[in-house]
Amino acid sequence: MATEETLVLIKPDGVARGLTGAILARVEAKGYSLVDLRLVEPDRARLEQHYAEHAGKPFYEPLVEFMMSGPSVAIRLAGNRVIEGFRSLAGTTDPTTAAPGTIRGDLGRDWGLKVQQNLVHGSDSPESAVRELQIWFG
Ligand code: DAT
Ligand code: MG
Repeated sequence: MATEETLVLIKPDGVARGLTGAILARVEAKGYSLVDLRLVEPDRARLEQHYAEHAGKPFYEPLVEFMMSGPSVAIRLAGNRVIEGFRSLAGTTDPTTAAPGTIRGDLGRDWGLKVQQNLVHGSDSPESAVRELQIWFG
């Protein structure tokens, strides 16, 4: 079986806070492989594709706006069970309550009810990974 791949994003808050290196260090220390990596300033159309499952939710518009607020780092990451493994490294969605030891738990917090500022994105299934890697890497 081919090695699994996932899409990881270091979101605008992570890049702006200078945490790109710290986050990459955790991913590399875990033993996953960087296959491709780029700094991206996504337009609205790309973000609407990426977050299509959340269209219509109350946090959707602020989320898209936040994701357009500055560059993100997009990473094609590979390794056995990397999809669930990266989500485990990332921690749960709300950075205030994400477990210590995780990226969100150690490095994130609320900055005024902004759950969307949780530093990273990771694909949540093999289907999402294929879809999202196409959106960000073509
Ligand atoms: P995850 O990023 O943990 O997979 P998700 O797919 O449910 O979480 O949501 C996508 C992003 O939307 C998430 O990283 C942050 C934002 N978000 C989710 N729930 C939210 C909420 N209740 N309020 C504000 N932002 C939210
Ligand atoms: Mg998600």
